[in-house]
Amino acid sequence: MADGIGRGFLSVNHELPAPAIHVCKDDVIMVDLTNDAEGTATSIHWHGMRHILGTQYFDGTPYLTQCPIPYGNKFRYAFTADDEGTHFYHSHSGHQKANGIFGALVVRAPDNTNPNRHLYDYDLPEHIIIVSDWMHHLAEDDFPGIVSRSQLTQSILINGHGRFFNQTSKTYQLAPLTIYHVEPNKKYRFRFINSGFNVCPFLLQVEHHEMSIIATELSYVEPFTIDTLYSLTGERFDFVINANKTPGDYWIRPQTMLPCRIITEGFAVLRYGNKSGSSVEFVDKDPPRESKVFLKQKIFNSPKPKVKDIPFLKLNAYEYDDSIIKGEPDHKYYLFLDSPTFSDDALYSNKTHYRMSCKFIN
Ligand SMILES: [Cu+2]
Repeated sequence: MADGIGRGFLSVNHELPAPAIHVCKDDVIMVDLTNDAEGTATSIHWHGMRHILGTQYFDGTPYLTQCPIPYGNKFRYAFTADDEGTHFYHSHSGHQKANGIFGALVVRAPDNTNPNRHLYDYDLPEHIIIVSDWMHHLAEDDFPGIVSRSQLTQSILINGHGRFFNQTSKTYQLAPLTIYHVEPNKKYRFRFINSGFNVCPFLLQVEHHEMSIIATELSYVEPFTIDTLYSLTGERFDFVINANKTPGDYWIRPQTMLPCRIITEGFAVLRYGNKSGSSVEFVDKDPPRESKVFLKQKIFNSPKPKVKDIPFLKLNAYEYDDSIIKGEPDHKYYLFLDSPTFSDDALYSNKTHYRMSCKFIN
């Protein structure tokens, strides 16, 4: 049910999100994929894997690095987990990622290679925050031809759970939420994955708690502390939360930001104590609406940075290749990127495409 509203979706092993994969650096990841989704072809992209040992044909881009896997067929992915870090995997075919095919992929390495290991007590497999936007229909319904600059996010899910907020009745749909358990006065490494499909950035906050960023994507970074994290789809950030507040429940809240006109929010709970409690639960109280209780004084990657904010350029890796940063390129290529808005006339005038549905005006 995801956000309390029923819909059909695509899944891996009947799970949303897809099962998390945890491995050690240099392990071989072998995944046998059977496409049971009638009428589809599929492929999986292992986001963050560089395939440096020559396994680029497992990168999952259909028609580029592999033929898509037709319905009823099997395909084996096999590659080495070369890069430590928080990664994820998702379908790279059609709109299947928006329809539910995404999951975490975590590669761990020995503590003695981690310059930030002393900053936390625990790095638990259940402390993954995989955030995705969600609609109440299959993403294909909006094509061919989008009626707006983007598809409309209706909910945000954290590890596949959220509560739909009805903008008309101003009520939440009752649905269970993800619970993250922590012990008082311990420090925890959380692994945040932005698995959104829309163009809107997510803004992440944890009620009354700061986040110390210690790693992003493939690299550890010199740690810095923020209370608000902006991120775009595909990005991953690892941060430490110090559970040093009064024991209780605290909201973890991602929001969509501009250019999405309607702000959509997702919720999970950071819960002190009760270590063996369930990781998914109905929570009695309603989440706060655009609450003022969340700190917003130290924002990472804010589009309009203020004095205390941390811009992306302040992020310092422990190791980097000076020759790449300061080197002179042999060639420069300028790519022009835009999100053009097509009128109905432009899309349908040649009578070879017909609109299937038109549900939302963003
Ligand atoms: Cu990706």
